[in-house]
Amino acid sequence: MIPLAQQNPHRRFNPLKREWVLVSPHRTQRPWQGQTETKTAEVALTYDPTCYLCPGNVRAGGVKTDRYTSTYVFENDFAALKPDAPHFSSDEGSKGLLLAEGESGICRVICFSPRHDLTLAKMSVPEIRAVVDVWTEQYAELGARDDIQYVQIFENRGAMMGASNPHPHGQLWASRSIPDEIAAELAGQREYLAKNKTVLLCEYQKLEELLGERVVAQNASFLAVIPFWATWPFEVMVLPRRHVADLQAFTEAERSDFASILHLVTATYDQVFDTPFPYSMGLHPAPCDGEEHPEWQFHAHFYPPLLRSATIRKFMVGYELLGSPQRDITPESAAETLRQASLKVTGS
Ligand code: H2U
Ligand code: ZN
Repeated sequence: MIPLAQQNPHRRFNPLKREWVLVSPHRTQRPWQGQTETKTAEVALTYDPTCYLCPGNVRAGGVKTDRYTSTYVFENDFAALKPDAPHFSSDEGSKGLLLAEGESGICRVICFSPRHDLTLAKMSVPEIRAVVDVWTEQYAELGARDDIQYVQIFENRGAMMGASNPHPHGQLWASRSIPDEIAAELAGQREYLAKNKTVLLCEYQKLEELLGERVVAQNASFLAVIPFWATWPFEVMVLPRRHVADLQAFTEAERSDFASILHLVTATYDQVFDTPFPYSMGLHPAPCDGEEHPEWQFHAHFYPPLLRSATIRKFMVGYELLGSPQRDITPESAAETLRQASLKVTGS
């Protein structure tokens, strides 16, 4: 990082979303007398008779969860999207101000393990590899449908991020339209390819590897970095070393290496404040809209809310809501914290 940026307020550009983030490194010492959160408790039970995701239990809608032994996928009983929703569009008053469109899709819940007490951080790499395989199958199945243009796979981990249950699980929402976050990343990557004739995130990965100061973890196929333009204090992006647009393009080795880097990142997070680290994590494969996507590079985002302890979170309020996102600790110093924490995981 250039020296002037280490001590002084500055803006950084996010080329993926074409947005700016304000960085205020001089502000990290400010006192905190505001809200604190409850520290996330470790889960001890391997089977919880009241958990709707534990094998053999009955869910809220009355359906029974199978007695599964590895991963388990089911249609979300309270799905936000329905496959048979009517497709309509309306523009009341004809001024383009009251636009609405019917939206259809499919929502599923993906259990990572039958064990209630596990998390990605505590699962073995082969167990996470089974999760990567399920994600790949789901992406292939749903992405092949004419009525699906995007398959958003994600995990909300911890009550602070809205997870409804500690049982290790994630979700997928597959939709007829391309969601806004993806549309923004698509536009950013397209613009970069058109201007530079290179793939934005491939170039970015090489640059981060060269500089090293924001690298958190790596293996033969992936690099985990705190993006230069990260908004959340300990935000992480996982980037392939090879140009791969989606999960289906992964080699066998890449699938296992992806499982391994997910394990490393989540286990590292748990070391930072000595607590199960809450986050929202999501995969960003290319849209499955029938178009070619030479601009797109597969990546995964981790958005954890914690700021300076297990109980003090970052709030996206005030200026962040009304002006632009802002952060105090720099991505470089947050990456150093994560690298130190990762030593406790790798033992080296
Ligand atoms: P989250 O923990 O990320 O909220 O995911 C759990 C999902 O599980 C949530 O979307 C669904 C909720 O709708 N669910 C069921 O499908 N069946 C149930 O019996 C309870 C919760
Ligand atoms: Zn359970």
